[in-house]
Amino acid sequence: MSTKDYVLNKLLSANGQAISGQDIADELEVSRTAIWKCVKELEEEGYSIESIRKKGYVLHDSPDVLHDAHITPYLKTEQYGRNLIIFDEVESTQKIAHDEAQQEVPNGTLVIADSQTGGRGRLARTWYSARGKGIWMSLIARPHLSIEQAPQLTLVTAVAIIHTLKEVTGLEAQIKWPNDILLNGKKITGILTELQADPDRIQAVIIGIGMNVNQQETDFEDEITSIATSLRIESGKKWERAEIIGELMNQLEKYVHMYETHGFSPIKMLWESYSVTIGKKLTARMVNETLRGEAIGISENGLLQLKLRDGSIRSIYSADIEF
Ligand code: BT5
Repeated sequence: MSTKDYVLNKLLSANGQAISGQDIADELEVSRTAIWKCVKELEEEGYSIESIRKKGYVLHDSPDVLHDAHITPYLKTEQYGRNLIIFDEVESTQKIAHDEAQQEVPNGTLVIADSQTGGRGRLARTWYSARGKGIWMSLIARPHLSIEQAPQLTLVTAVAIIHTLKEVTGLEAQIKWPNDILLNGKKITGILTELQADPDRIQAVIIGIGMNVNQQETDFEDEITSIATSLRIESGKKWERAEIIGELMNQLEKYVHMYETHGFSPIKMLWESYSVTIGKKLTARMVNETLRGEAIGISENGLLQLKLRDGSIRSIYSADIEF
C-alpha cells in the first residue's frame, strides 16, 4: 500500500475524528512532511481535509471515487468484493473478468471501472457507461451449483439488486424478466450473466451489472433518453457509488448462498413478488420467433412461462419483452 493510500485509509476509518500526522509518520517511519504532501495530494483529488493545530487532520468529505478504501468499510461479506480490481477506463469489465477468471482469482473477485468504452449488453448490444456516473462492474463468482442451475443466477442477482436499492436508497424497484431492473417503468440497471464451464462443472459465472446512479436526463444518449433513468433522477439526490457497490456485494453473497443451500424456490418467491412481468399480456421477441401471450410465472429453472392464445404453454429462456 502506498503512503497516500495508508493516509486515506486512516482518514476514512477515523469517521470524522482527527488523526495525528506525527503518529502516521511514526507508524510508517517517514517524515511528517511526507504525510503532509499526501494530504495535499488528496485535497487536489477532491477530498476535503481540515488541519487542526496540535490535533491533526480531519476528513470532512470525499469525492465519489472508486477506491478500495471507500468500498471495503461497507462490506459484510466473507468473499464477495474482498478482492477488488479497479480501473479508470476499460473497454468492458466483462471482458477483463473473463480473463481474470481464467487466472484462478478467488470467488467473489470484483472488477469495477469508472468508465467503459465498449460496455455491452445481451447479443452484443451497446451498454452506455458514462464516466463516473454509474456502477459498471463484473463479479467473478464460483458458486457450488450445477451448470443447469447457472442461468437462474440472473434472477438471483435481480433480487439482490432490488434489496440493495431498498436498503441504501429506500426506492422500491421492479424486475422485468429476464434482466432489467426498473424504477417507474424505466431501466435503472441491466444484468449480463455469462458462464465459463468445463463439460461437467462451472469454472466461473461472470455477473455483469450496469447501474445508472448520478446521471441527469441530459447525460443520457438520445437512443436511451426515453427508456433509461438513474437513482439521481428518481430520488432527486446524488449517491455514493462505493456504498451501493458494498451493499450489492453483501446482498449478492447472501442470495447466491441461499440459492446454493436451499435451491431456487425461496428466490423464485421473492423474484415473483418484485416482477412486473407476471400476469401481463406481452410480446416476446426472440432471435428466431416472436410470441404473444400471457406471462403466467417462471419455472423452477427460471424460464418464463408464456400461455399462448390456443392455451398451450411455452417456456422461454431469453427474449425482449414488450407489454
Ligand atoms: C443488459 O443488456 O441490460 C445488460 C447490461 C450489462 C451491463 C454491464 S456494465 C458492466 C458489465 N460490463 C459490460 O460490458 N456489460 C456489463 P440488454 O438487456 O441487452 O440491454 C441493452 C439495451 O439497454 C441497449 O440496447 C439499450 O437500449 C439499453 N441501454 C444501454 N445503455 C443503457 C443504460 N446505461 N441505461 C439504461 N438502458 C441502457
